[in-house]
Amino acid sequence: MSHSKKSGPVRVSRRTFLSGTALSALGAAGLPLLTKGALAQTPADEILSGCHWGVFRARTEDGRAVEFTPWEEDPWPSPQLPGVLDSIYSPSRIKYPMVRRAWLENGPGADVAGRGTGDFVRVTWNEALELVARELVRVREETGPTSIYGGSYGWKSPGRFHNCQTLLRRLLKLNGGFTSSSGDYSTGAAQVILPYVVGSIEVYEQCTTWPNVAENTELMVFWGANPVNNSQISWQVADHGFAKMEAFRDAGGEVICIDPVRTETCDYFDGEWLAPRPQTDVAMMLGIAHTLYTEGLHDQEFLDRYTAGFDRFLPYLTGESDGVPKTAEWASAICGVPTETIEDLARRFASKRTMLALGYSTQRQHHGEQIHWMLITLASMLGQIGLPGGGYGLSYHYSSGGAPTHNSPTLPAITDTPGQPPAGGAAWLSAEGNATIPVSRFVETLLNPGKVIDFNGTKITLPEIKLAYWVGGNPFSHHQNRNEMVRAWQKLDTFIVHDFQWTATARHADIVLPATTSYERNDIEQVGDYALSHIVPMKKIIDPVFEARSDFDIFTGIAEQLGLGYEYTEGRTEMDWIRGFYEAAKLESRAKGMEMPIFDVFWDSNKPLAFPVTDEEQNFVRHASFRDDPLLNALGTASGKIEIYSTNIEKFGYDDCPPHPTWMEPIERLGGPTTTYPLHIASNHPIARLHSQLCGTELRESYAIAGREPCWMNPQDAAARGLVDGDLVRAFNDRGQILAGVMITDVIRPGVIRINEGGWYDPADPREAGSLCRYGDVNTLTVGISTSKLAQGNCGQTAMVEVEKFVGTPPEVDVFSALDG
Ligand code: PGD
Ligand code: PGD
Ligand code: 6MO
Repeated sequence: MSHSKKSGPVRVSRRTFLSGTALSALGAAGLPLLTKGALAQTPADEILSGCHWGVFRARTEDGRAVEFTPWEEDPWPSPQLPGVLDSIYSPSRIKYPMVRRAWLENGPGADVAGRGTGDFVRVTWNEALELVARELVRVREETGPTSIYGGSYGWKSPGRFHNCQTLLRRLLKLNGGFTSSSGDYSTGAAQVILPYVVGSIEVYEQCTTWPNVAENTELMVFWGANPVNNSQISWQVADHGFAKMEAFRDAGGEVICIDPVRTETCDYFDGEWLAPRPQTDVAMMLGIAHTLYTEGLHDQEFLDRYTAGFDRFLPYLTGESDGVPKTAEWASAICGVPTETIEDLARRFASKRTMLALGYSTQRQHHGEQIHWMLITLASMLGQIGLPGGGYGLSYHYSSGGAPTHNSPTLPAITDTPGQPPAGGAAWLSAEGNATIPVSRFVETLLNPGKVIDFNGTKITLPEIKLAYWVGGNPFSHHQNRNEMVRAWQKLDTFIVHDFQWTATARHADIVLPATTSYERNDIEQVGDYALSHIVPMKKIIDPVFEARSDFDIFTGIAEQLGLGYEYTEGRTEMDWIRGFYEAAKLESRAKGMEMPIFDVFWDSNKPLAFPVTDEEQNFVRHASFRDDPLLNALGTASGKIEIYSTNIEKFGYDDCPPHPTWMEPIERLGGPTTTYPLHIASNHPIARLHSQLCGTELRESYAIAGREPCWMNPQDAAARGLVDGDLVRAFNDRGQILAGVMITDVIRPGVIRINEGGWYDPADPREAGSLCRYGDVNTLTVGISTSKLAQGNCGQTAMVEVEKFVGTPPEVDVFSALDG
């Protein structure tokens, strides 16, 4: 995640730079980007801002925000916007600085099993800031900076200045250092393996654009990819440029969706639905590849010219190396899709201009490295990579990948090193810190200090962590195997959290500091992670509610306690920073031949500032330059080509990540040889939430069933268990148990249930191991193991369970209440 959502889309590529140079030929004054006429249209009584859900205008009454209206140019406004407004005032809003009573009275490490029981004491801001400063110094002095964990992963709000994670690291660096994390939960496996395969992380890179697809693609395959749901939100401010899919639909393009769920995207295109057993896609792709090869449908010329190592993969495909030919029949026995369908897919893919669009959830699984590698191998065999409308795309479902990139400047951001000039890009792929662990291995680190683990060709010694500081993330939602995690958390002396919602993470903290929402402070951001179509003023809509303070003000207060206030702020206010970022973008923009208005005009305009898009970008084709000249535009791999066999990975000698794409049984799966529980859980990203965000708002009433998180189930599975729509059920396995409300539907295949990630963890008794989660946090049931020694990614999509009707008096859900009055 979030990613270079991060570095991919925001980097100014050589391509963009060149088109910028072309534009500068327009003259020194450049293209004026905002006209007087545009200013006149501004509604005076509404305040413009932006968030993960898009650009919007806010109306206030007596200092209270009363309505958020999507920006009139938003092509596909998110239905979640009312929940965004409600997150300011919902009953789960954090109002005051709070400290866990046992910690306050008996010091760090007191009664750690009592975390989550809700026994907090309200303190003043001065007391809170002093407690945090003293504790940061104590831990650093007693056990060293690496015993402070500042990885703090999560979907903090957008904004170039109030980036709470960068602001945290800025403070921790001033305090002498910390342990950080690398990678993310979104694409942990893919982003590590793809540099070996195609020379870049690829998952956050631009795809062949939707206009190009509309014109050239004959067959679009959404393989575990669901843009209609997932591109509702973006890492920056959403542009909803995925709406440009409409032209492809209107052109009558053929669509196949390969997914255990018949998705909203499948409905949108009225596509063909194929539902393999989850976690078996690599086998299905091998079956298609085998058919292509045996029927001579593969493009040998492409393989020879643009790829390396197909000859070393081939003996595995044909079975020469292991005695198992990866035929369509072999694949069918594993994935459950009929042999003829697999063979037919091979023929259809080869006979049409085909785009393979892969989502991320298929790599958030045990051995998740393999699927992106195998998809690219399949696309290489089809030989359409770099052709208009053909090949593969890895972000069609994410932050509106495929929306054409505009010719805009880089908007700088606050950095985690005071004094360093501001730069664009994101904090967490840089892996800064005195020690760094793969992000999904924090629980493993807490449980096994000193252990040496493999990671991407290196050895990492896990540090001993005493203090964790989290801002802008919800580990008690995003991490797997909750009960193991709760035990591990007891190793911490101190857990500090800033948030604006009483999430399960805040409830398990020792010190909770109330942060402002983006709507209570000023900021600036770009619109569209890929489109970069506008710069939007994110204006303060209302004053901070209750005692909330911005993360910047909180960290400044702590830095002042450390005697480092000036070093932290560099003597600049919120508006000084924002103005500085804008001015730097204005200079870059001038070099590109465009004239941005002066800051005050931009800020007062109450309008997003639009940038132009060139014809070249409208029609961008991924890897076209590589295809045109594979020597001049060689990929960043060892061979400069697409690597179907990686000698670098071979050298690591990992038993769980061989040197070519390989089908390996996951630890558990539907129909797996050693699997005992009968139902696979698809823990998809929610339709009406962003992860756990907005679960505490009124939106919940629109989807909760029996007051709990919904559990989708096929009629066959429901009948076998005597369940009817709306039943309260218990889903359980050896790792944990949760309550959920059943929704019976045939849009999910038999043997699979869907419980979205992000339901708030609500243990009936936080002191009891394995306690029943009353609301429905799916990560109580998922596995905590990593994808492999190569990437050490998370396996949130690996979980098998049983479901039964809940009998007895249902316990009341308690997690949505405030713990500060
Ligand atoms: P969010 O609910 O977005 O989840 O996990 P992540 O931790 O990102 O949490 C963000 C928190 O930050 C919220 O509590 C919000 O209130 C807070 N916040 C927002 N803005 C600010 C701010 O300005 N300041 C402060 N202090 N707080 C702020 C998401 C993660 O979950 C991701 S990205 C993925 S891809 C994974 N997906 C799955 C999955 O598919 N399946 C399972 N089983 N598990 C997953 N976990 C991962
Ligand atoms: P998911 O919804 O988890 O999204 O993007 P990602 O692609 O990971 O899964 C996409 C599809 O994969 C689902 O339809 C699911 O049924 C299918 N699927 C699951 N397992 C398998 C399998 O084994 N095989 C096949 N073929 N399909 C499978 C996540 C992306 O979405 C990320 S990383 C983030 S951080 C954002 N999160 C949200 C969010 O929380 N809420 C919304 N509305 N939108 C988001 N967009 C982003
Ligand atoms: Mo993610």
